Formats: sequence, structure tokens, C-alpha cells
Amino acid sequence: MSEAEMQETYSLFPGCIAKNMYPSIEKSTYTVFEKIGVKLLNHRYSCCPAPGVFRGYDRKTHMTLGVRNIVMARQDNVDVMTICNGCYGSLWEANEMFRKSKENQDFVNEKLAKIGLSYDGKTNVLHFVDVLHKHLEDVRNAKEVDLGLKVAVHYGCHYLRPSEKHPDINPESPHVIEDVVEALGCESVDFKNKLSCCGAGGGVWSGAEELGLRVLDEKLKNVRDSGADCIVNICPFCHMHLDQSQGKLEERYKIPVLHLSELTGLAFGIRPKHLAMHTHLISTRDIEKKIKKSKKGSDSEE
Ligand code: 9S8
Ligand code: 9S8
Ligand code: COM
Repeated sequence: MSEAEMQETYSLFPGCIAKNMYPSIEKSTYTVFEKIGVKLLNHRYSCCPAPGVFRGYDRKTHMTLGVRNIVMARQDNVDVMTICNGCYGSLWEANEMFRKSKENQDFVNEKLAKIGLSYDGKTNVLHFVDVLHKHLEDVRNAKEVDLGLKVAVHYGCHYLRPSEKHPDINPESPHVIEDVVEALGCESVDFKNKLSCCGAGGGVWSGAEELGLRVLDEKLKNVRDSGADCIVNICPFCHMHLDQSQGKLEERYKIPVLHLSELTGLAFGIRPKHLAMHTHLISTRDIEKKIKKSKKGSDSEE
């Protein structure tokens, strides 16, 4: 691969949830990145494994499995691009643990040798929102419709924390997702406790459902009060909880939930069906209608 090609090629790490539950997230990611001129490769990945669950048991095993995943991309000399905060957290942390300690390098490489692999710490782990942000100009150029939606941005925990992941971002007032949604012609609305957890992470979704639902209820109430048309997230795990668990709450919020790749795909004029938006539990039809209207509006202006 040439130097120029390498810069614009990443290995897409899809993670379990997009792969098994939300084809719309994986599909829209491939479509969107192709449109902005970034090539995504496909590798043989396993679960990252999820940070809030597996890392709590044994950090070295967690690191070893994470590095095994990173090595898949290393073989093709490309960096890994994640579309989930949990996957990003796991792989980023595994990479850091490996890079910072000779003892960890020996530990992991001894295990990898048993399956004929090795790692030199040279691969970077990126989050897709940072890659999109780097390509804001390309995003603006590929945009076919100003969405005209009011969106409530949900960061989720593992993108911002620990803050060493992004030395240039103020974890108390980030503006990365907002920059992208604004480039797509949306307004990012402010709401109470915007940076709080969705209630799913850290094993809460599977181990303490009641608590997870209470946190979600609070989040959705704040989003509804803001007058937003939908919630936009950058993590399929948050996405799943925000979308699927709404039906378990007494209050019927019915707030559409979109992964940022999906929102970008819609702004690029890709048909909702093509993006598999109908696989969401909370219907996105209302916002699709709004988008159609704003599309008509912008057509008639020309
Ligand atoms: S892989 Fe397996 S469970 Fe999940 S989606 Fe994101 S975190 Fe990584
Ligand atoms: S928030 Fe708290 S731990 Fe997490 S990143 Fe995604 S799931 Fe929702
Ligand atoms: C959250 C992943 S994105 S985990 O539940 O914290 O592992």
C-alpha cells in the first residue's frame, strides 16, 4: 500500500452490538466513510472484550485479548477505527498497557506466539467520531441535505474518560460530536446532565436492570425537556439501551435514537431503508419525514 493510501485506510472494528443487533450502524459507517474518501478494511475480530465487564475480572487477560484484536489490523499496517465507546475504551487501554510496560509486552507476546502472532505496539486505536471530525470539510461536501433537526448529543462514558485519551478535549465541555452534527445542518440542544451515563455500561445493563432503567428514565426526561427531535450517540451499547429499553419504562417517551453514522448517512441523502433504519425499536419515521420536508425546502430555494 502506498503512503497516501495508508493514511486514509483504517480497519473497522465493528464490535458485537452493531454486528449482531444494529446492522444499520455498521452499514451506515461503511457507506458514510466511502463517501468521504476513507477506506475501511474488514478483519477477523472477536469481542473487544467489553471494558466495564471483562476488565473488572482480570486486566492482563483483558489486555491480551484486546491486543490480539489490534494485531489483526497491524498485519495490514493500518490503524483500528472503532464505532463504539466500549470497544474504543478496551482497545485503547489494552494498547496503552502494552506500550507502557516491558513486562506486559513480554506477557502478551508470549501468549500471542502460541497462535503464531506478535505485536510491536505500533498500531493506533481511533474512535470514528475523531476521524469524521478530521474530515469535517469532506463531510460538508458530501452532505446533500441540511437535516434541520434539533438533536440531543449523548457522549457516553468511555469516549471522554479517562481524559488521557484526548489531551486536546476538555472532558467537561467537549464539542466534537456537536461540530459534526452542526456540519450536517442540525442544532445541538443543551440539556441537564448532558454528559451523564446512559445507564447501561459497566455491567449495569445485564446485572442491575432496575438501576439502569432509573438512570435512563432521568436521561430521557432531560432530553424531552430540551425539545430535541432525537438523541444522537457514538456508541452501539448506549444506542441499544437508549433505543431498546425505552419500552421497559412506565413513561412512553418514544424518542428516536440515532448513531452518528446513521445521522451522517441521512444527511448524505442515503435512503433510510438502505441504511436499515427500520431495525430500530423506536421508530425513526417522524424524523425521516422532517428531513424529507427540509430537503424539499432546500430544493425549492435553488
Ligand atoms: S464488542 Fe463485544 S460486547 Fe461490545 S459493542 Fe462495543 S464493547 Fe466491544
Ligand atoms: S454510557 Fe456510561 S458506560 Fe457507556 S459508553 Fe456506551 S454505554 Fe452508555
Ligand atoms: C460500555 C461498555 S460502552 S461496558 O459495559 O462498560 O463494558
